[in-house]
Amino acid sequence: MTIMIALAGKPNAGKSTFFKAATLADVEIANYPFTTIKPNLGVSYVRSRCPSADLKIDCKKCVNGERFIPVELLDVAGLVPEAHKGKGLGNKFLDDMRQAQAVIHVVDASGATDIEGNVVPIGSHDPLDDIKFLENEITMWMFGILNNNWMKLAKKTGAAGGSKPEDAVAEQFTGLGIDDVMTRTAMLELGLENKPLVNWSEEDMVRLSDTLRRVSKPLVIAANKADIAPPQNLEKLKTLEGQGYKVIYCSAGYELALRMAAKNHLIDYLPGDKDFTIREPEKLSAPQKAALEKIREFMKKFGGTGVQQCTNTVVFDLLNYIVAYPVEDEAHFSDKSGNVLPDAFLVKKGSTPRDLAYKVHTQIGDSFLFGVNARTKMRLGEKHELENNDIIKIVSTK
Ligand SMILES: Nc1nc2c(ncn2[C@@H]2O[C@H](COP(=O)(O)OP(=O)(O)OP(=O)(O)O)[C@@H](O)[C@H]2O)c(=O)[nH]1
Ligand SMILES: [Mg+2]
Repeated sequence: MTIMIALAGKPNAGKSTFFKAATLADVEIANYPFTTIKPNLGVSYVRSRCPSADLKIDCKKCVNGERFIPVELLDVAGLVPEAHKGKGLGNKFLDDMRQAQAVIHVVDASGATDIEGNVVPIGSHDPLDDIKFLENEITMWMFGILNNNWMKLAKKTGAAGGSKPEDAVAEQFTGLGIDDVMTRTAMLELGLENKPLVNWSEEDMVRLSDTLRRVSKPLVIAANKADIAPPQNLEKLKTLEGQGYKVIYCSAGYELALRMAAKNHLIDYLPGDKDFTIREPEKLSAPQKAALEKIREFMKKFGGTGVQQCTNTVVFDLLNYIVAYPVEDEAHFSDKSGNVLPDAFLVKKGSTPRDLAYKVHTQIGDSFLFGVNARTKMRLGEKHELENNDIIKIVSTK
């Protein structure tokens, strides 16, 4: 299953710009057939250091030793206050969110748009107000799902032989990636584990929805439009890190400009690079050069445009994925035809060689015998936990 990340935020925050930038891939970096899944569902990539760089082997799947591994990105309609009651395109947005494993909350850090996305003078809207509002909308939408036929459900759990409360609650949230372990943990955390469901107040249900939102839809804050944001706004947003948020300064606008310039062979730039080089300066007009130098200045200050960093942070830090490389020929780190490191798979931290085998193919998983660390040629135990950039030969009966 491919990882799906949703871009959320109020109108005009820059979601579509982020989406366009993040899904615009040079043929060279995207070693995958070009696919537009749906107008608002695109392929983006996480960037990861390819093992070939350290092993000093020639790999055709990476660029400058960097590997780009696909994930799905969903651009959604802007969310306005009361969206969970159907205001704006609220319900459509929230339904789209169902399948997402995580969220990039695109915030207009410049404060140039009000809570509904209307344009206002730069710095006149406090971007901190956007954080709580968006989370509240998602929570209240989840509360609506939980509340649906609640009494009927609550009574069922009370009866002899009825289902367990955590199972019943998880069932309400089917399709949102919430299981009974999450619901049980949340109920314990909130002290609701012994309270019969029929006695739950609306507040109890909202609190549970809020906790489940945090675990099932973790988010990073993309402090977007940082290129025009007043410094005090950026600092303010950064203080959220004290509350456990991840805040990344970014300019989707700049990233889009760079990717288009790279696609047109004007510059050399890989998404996530901290700088770029101009290929043929004489081919650029003075305004083009000036625009690029402005972008360069921004990148120097912030360590890049921030767009790639958002996706990487979601996948590697929030969702805890690592990259693993299955191979058939461990001597050459390749498949049977000699293609070096043919596939890179995103697997959850804690995955075993067998889990990787299942990622490759169900049949390979079913006929799995053991894994071999291709670097050391050592056979790996059943419970061995894969590490980032492991190269694994899968031995199976098939
Ligand atoms: N300066 C600056 N402007 C940006 C940036 N990203 C987006 N914008 C501008 O912000 C405006 C809104 O951008 P969109 O990407 O359409 O915003 P959206 O969140 O998709 O808006 P809705 O689809 O209405 O919800 C456009 O004028 C963009 O050019 C950025 O990083 N810097
Ligand atoms: Mg949009």
